[in-house]
Amino acid sequence: MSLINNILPKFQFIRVLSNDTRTKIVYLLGEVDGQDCILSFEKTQYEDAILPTLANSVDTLTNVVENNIYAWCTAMMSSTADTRLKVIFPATDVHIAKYEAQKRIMLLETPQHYQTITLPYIKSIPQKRVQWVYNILNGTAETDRIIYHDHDPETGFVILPDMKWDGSIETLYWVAISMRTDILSLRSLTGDHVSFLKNLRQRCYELAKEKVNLLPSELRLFIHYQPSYYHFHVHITAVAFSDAPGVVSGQAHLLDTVINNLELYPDYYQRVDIPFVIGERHTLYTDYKWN
Ligand code: M7G
Repeated sequence: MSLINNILPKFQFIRVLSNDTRTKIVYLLGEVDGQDCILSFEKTQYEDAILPTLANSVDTLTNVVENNIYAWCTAMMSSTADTRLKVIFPATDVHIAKYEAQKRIMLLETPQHYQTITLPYIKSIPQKRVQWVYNILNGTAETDRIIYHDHDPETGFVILPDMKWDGSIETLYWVAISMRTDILSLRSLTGDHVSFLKNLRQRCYELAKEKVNLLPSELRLFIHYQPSYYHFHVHITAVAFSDAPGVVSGQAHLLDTVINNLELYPDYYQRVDIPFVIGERHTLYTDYKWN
């Protein structure tokens, strides 16, 4: 039985972490077998294929209001998979803090802050937090979803659908993950990585054209700072997905700009101050506050 099937009947609700009425994504915290568990429910978009029969899939109407030529109500639909479900089990305090609705602020990381606050924080993160990355890199998870895998330990990377991708082209969301483990984040990048980054970008362009028929001009490739996972990866989204999660300034750095900066100044990311948005429940929020 799958993880999800196992967990659902045992889930004991504790509290709502967040309920975004605009994106229609809810995160719930609960307990399963005495351990924390996060469930997320997201209303899906209608698949093109079911649109012609949508009117025939209405089962029950409630809250009906009618006025002249206008009417509206709430409907229960039959035979449509209308919710995307995700499970994190067992969930750590870091997961709970990540998905809980909270105030966010903009902080400025100087190179010195990086050395004295951020780097010690990164080093304190247990290796197992990126186990999901290693499972992908060594072929023990999501194997049937891999779009591209160059196994070279220095220059290689994997491209696959991001956990956030709902499968439609307008909301394309892939992720490219490096095989090498020594690039922690944007801060680690130097002029020596330019050819690696250019090759990765080129491969993304080719695969997006081949698999989903999107041109380079229809793609937004970016790197998060601060990322949640300090193992180098690049986010690949459709430009059309203008409100993709994490696409905002204060978080997303365009790959093109990153490459350009490194070509101009090979040590750009070791010298620059980087502003970043962080939630008040994140460890770095507290670490910066006292420094
Ligand atoms: P990030 O910038 O480190 O963190 O990106 P973010 O989650 O704050 O954006 C990590 C990316 O990896 C995100 O886009 C996640 O949705 C994605 N991701 C995380 N996990 C645990 C998985 C996973 O297990 N599989 C896949 N395919 N993607 C994941």
